[in-house]
Amino acid sequence: MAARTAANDRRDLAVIILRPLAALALLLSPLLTAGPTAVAQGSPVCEPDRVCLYENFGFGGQRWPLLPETADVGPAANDKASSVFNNTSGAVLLYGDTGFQGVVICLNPRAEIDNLALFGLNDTISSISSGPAGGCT
Ligand SMILES: [Ca+2]
Repeated sequence: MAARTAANDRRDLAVIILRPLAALALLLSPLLTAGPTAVAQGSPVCEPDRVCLYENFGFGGQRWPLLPETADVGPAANDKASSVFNNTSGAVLLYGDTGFQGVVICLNPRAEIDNLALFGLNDTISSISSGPAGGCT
């Protein structure tokens, strides 16, 4: 496995930056390595069929469980999320701006990102939509 980076070490995750910064495509090996944070085995706490945004890295702090179609995450959660868990059966797109605008990342079903700063998206997420039916590519 060549040229590993800290981002590549994230587990159970397949994410691609769709636009505009491009060139940051990450495919991660499921469960090959534990993350650097002390995340317990299993999934973060999140209601069924919701996309949960978390105030802190590692799924801590305030939790915001949201539907996978949310044009505006609301004033409490806007630009606050530092980690995210997609606890739905479909891929979702996370946007930097409200109304499904701005920087986008794709998150596969049941995938998580425990540090959005690795993707340049700390304290940025503002809206969420359903992703590709076939999952993130
Ligand atoms: Ca934003």
